[in-house]
Amino acid sequence: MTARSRLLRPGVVRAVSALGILAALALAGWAGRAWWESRLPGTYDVMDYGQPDYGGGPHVAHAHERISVATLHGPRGGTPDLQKTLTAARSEIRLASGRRVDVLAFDGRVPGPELRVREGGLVAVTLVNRDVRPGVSIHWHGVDVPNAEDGVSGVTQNAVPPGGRYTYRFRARQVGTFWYHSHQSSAKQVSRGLYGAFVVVPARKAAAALDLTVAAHRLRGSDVLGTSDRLQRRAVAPGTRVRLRLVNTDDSPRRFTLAGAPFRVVAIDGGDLRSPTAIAGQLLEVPAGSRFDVTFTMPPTPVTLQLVGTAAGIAFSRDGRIDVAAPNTSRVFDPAAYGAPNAARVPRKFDRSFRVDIGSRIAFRDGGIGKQWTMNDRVHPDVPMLVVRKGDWVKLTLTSDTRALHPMHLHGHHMLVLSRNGQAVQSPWWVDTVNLAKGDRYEVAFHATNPGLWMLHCHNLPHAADGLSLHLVYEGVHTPFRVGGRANNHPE
Ligand SMILES: [Cu+2]
Repeated sequence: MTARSRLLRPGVVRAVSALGILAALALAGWAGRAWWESRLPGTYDVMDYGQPDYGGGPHVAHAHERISVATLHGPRGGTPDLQKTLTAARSEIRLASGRRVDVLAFDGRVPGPELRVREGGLVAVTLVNRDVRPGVSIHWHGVDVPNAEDGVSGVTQNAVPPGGRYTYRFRARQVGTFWYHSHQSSAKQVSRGLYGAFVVVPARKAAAALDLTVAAHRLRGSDVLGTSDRLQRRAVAPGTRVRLRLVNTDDSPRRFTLAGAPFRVVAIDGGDLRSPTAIAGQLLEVPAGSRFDVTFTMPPTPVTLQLVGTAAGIAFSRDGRIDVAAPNTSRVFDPAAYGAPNAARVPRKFDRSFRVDIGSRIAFRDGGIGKQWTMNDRVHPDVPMLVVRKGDWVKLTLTSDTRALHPMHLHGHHMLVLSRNGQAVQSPWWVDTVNLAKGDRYEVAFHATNPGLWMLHCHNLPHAADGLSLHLVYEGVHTPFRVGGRANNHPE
């Protein structure tokens, strides 16, 4: 007998075992209860779960609300300047390499048709769903539309079922590069092709002679620019003013190089940058969901845009035959110290200040256990709900403590980047997506002028599907729509 077992008399052993069993039962009881309580009903109102956070401002009514999001729609009358029907359907397309891929597409194309409208123009787009289950919607990414036009199924509308249709009407007030995509089962539907570009051109200013939208995507395993997974060649006369609208419709950041001419980054997320200077040999890293607009004047020699790490690119040259090698650089363009400071007038004092800390931990969610994303240590859908009043100036601090990148996208508003990791930025710039890496801390400001119930979610869409999503709600607003249910609404 060892010394240890001699100490454990039978009585002690029994007592210890009994305690162990009790502890195990208690743990099982706790886990069972946590599991049971984490299960979500088949249908629910996202606002019933949100934990109201008033950001240090006055508490405002959010129970027994009077304003339905359905009433916050765009102009119903008036002749549209852009009228378009987009038909969503299962489809097959052929990439430049010849590879055929099964997709979900608007009008049988990926990206869907580019929609272009003049600033101030009235947009009327009718979505027709031919056969995409379980329904489709259209969200106008980066466009601060009235809430009912925001296209989030289960929040601002019901998903449009196969055979159904829905019309979006709004005025295009912001100039810039935006995109549209389904906000129903987004993680699956966007990745499979339900997206397209939406461009608003200035009412008066002349456009560049060559104005090209370039959407980067990984389509069923192929890296594409538009529909091309190869280097495309274009003939462009020297002296031509070129504007490239780089759109990242993917779940992770995409890097571009532009070789052969100095270029300027003239806009990010649709917001013009002030006094952009000419640069060269820098990587342009476009966060998921974001857009960078770059301009250059075509020289007599070739200019090549390349999607880094892929065969996709565009070679511009006088005869449309030659290209130039990508610069060997690891320097990433940083908007924080580029151009002149933005003239945006942001008050020194904010009406509300919110903080959202992104983390992860093992927890139950909807009857499953695993590593869950957390926001202020809470697991979806019991996450903070940011409550504001129309007219508030809001400061939002976003931090992340996880290894994954989180491009946090706010619907219906643009945010001015004030500081990054404790340093005030030299040239604050407007974004609709803040890309958070581990350890990052961003302070952004926005003006709450667009009443409604808005999502703030990770645009790495599988992360949103796994619960990295919360809401911003205005005083008195409620939604008649429900997640799940007969309409099969699945916003993420
Ligand atoms: Cu994320």
